[in-house]
Amino acid sequence: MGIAGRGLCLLVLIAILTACGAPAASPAPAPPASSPTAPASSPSQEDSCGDRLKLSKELYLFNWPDYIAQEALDRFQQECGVKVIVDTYDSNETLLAKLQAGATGYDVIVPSDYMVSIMIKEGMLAELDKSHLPNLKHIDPAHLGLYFDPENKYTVPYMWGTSGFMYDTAAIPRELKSWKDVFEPAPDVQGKISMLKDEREVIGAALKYLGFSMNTTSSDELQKAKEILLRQKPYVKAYTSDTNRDLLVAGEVVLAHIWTGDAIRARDAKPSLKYVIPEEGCTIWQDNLAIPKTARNKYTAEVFINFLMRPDIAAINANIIKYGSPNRTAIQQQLIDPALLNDPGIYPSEELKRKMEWLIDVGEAIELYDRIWTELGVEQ
Ligand code: SPD
Repeated sequence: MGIAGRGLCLLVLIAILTACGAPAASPAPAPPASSPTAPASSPSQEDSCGDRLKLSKELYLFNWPDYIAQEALDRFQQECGVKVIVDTYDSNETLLAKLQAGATGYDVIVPSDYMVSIMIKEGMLAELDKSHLPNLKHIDPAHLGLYFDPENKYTVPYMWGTSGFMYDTAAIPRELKSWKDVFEPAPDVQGKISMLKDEREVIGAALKYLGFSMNTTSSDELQKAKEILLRQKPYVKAYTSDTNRDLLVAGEVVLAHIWTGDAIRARDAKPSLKYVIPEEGCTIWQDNLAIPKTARNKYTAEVFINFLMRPDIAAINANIIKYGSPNRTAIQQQLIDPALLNDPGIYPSEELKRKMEWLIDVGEAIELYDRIWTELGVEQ
């Protein structure tokens, strides 16, 4: 049959279908070319990929190291056909500096509380379209409307935690419970300490030890904190936020300033490790999912953020990275391992939480903090 003949057949077919009520010119939405056939989805997974025709093939996530389960990324690729490419940073300040230096390729970032305030103030975040985030209903209201984004216009909660310290009870056979044990270390601890490579956290811990606010803007108080830190420095083996877990497990340090999830994972590998929320208190924080204004794939970014809030995916993530999850449905339905939910290191009591402090944007006083950090000579 020639081309004209085939065209005639096609016209006849369209006429028959139209007569039967089928719309002549509305193609069924199809997954993007690179994606596998969409699997049958359970009711809870409906609409997880939003409008597939609008999805990009790739999405660029700028995250803290080791802070998302590979399985969550694989599931997003299998279900929605989008490959997530992950790059990492080890502090809020590095994230800010990279974006301010003009890095434009990121679609989703994970700033902590006080850094959200700074980024909103600097006009760096895109407003979220809540109609693309139906899974927001699964988030515990206690984690919404916090001081840094009162209407959650720009961010949704990702994980939360505390910054205490962890020590090896096999190497230090006595109870440690104070920042004093960190800043004025006993001889068997000297030289075997690691501190976070994070200026607000480290200076904040020294301030807390001295009984000051972690958000002080007083130059006298900051001067005292600096003296504590300079005195402690010869005993510090490393300032690191991403290798502290390995150092503890390998026994290269016996005490580390550390974030909850990393501590819990270190303890899984070495049960003699113990996580401590110091009696003076420590930081409590929340990391959040946000979209930089410069993102090239905003719609896909929102679909991904929504996907991460789906209870089964939030649970996969929390069960692997072991930070506190803000996903109330995943918690109530015990999709998250009950051993984690009952661990007071991850989910401290309300009473303990009252001793903790949120970091806030200290405005221009950040220059005082920067100066201390430079004088401390922590390599970038
Ligand atoms: N392993 C990645 C942990 C990320 C923790 N973010 C904490 C920020 C606290 N200010």
